[in-house]
Amino acid sequence: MKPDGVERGLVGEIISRLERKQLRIVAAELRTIDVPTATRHYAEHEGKPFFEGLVSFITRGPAMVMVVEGPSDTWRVVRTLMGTTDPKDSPPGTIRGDLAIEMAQNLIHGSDSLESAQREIAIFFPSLV
Ligand code: FUP
Repeated sequence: MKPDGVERGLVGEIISRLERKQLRIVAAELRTIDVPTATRHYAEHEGKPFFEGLVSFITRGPAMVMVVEGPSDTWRVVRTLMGTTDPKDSPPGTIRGDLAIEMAQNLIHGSDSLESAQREIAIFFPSLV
């Protein structure tokens, strides 16, 4: 959950949506992400016009960093609950569709493949790997 979600008091709402889907929280920490970690996490976007804004947004205050577990394809389940990157296109019923309006403040990140989930868990919770 990105800093805008914490600032807006949506931590409970968003965790609740994940739990109601029957995903289980296996790690969670309220943590201010530092710039080197954010840069590593978003390495695929380095050099793009929105990169600097993205890093300063994601590091501006505490994020709720979490690992959730489900029976299978959990990254895909979470992506479906999240909705699309741009909240304007995200359907009602999704986290971004219901609760966000701007792409630069879209509340939540979710790994987009098994490989990215493994890579991102290693960045944020190395002790779990
Ligand atoms: P997502 O996987 O849906 O979080 O989206 P991406 O990994 O493609 O992008 C990461 C974040 O960069 C998005 F959440 C929002 C931001 N972004 C922009 O601000 N502008 C863009 O054109 C694309 C992404």
